[in-house]
Amino acid sequence: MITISAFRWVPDFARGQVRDLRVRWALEEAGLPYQTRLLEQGDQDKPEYRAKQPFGQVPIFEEDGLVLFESGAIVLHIGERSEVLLPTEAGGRARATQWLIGQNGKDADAALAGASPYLRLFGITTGGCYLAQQALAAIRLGEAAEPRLALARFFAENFAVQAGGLERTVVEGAPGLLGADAALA
Ligand SMILES: N[C@@H](CCC(=O)N[C@@H](CS)C(=O)NCC(=O)O)C(=O)O
Repeated sequence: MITISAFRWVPDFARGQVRDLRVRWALEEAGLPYQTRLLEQGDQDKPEYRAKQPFGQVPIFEEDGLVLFESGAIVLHIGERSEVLLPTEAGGRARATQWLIGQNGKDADAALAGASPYLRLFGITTGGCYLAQQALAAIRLGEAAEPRLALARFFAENFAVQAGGLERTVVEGAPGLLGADAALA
């Protein structure tokens, strides 16, 4: 079973930005089951963890004795097992990799600004879902929810509305991408 390390707690400003999210997101997209190893404060500095992640950071990926750190490298490794993430066709593979390398050092929100219809659709739907989940979590935890609700509402009204058009472009313009050839036959 794949295990991903993450912090049990992070301050408010970091929620949704911690790099284990990228890896978990890729695993969810690839449909690969995984479990999390939640670190308490200070666990990341213990020798056992530092031996696996020399910089004392999350995430690390562990599976059957293989240990990887660096979210981009981990996502590429996951991509090797999922054509949804990394096409086998050389050109598609190179284009997916260019996006990964181009975006991985940046703020996660920047990933929402993909250049192809598929990346934009992916960003819009998952971004909208993520913002809505944050607002719901704030309500559940009794935190100030209004700013998050306002952001989710803004996103829904200004960006999420593009999803329908993008979906059509993706399905009609890149049939191979979603296996639409077979589905529409
Ligand atoms: N380049 C690394 C960066 C990892 C990273 O910055 N992790 C942060 C959380 S987003 C962390 O663990 N910070 C704790 C620390 O540096 O002590 C990756 O993408 O995996």
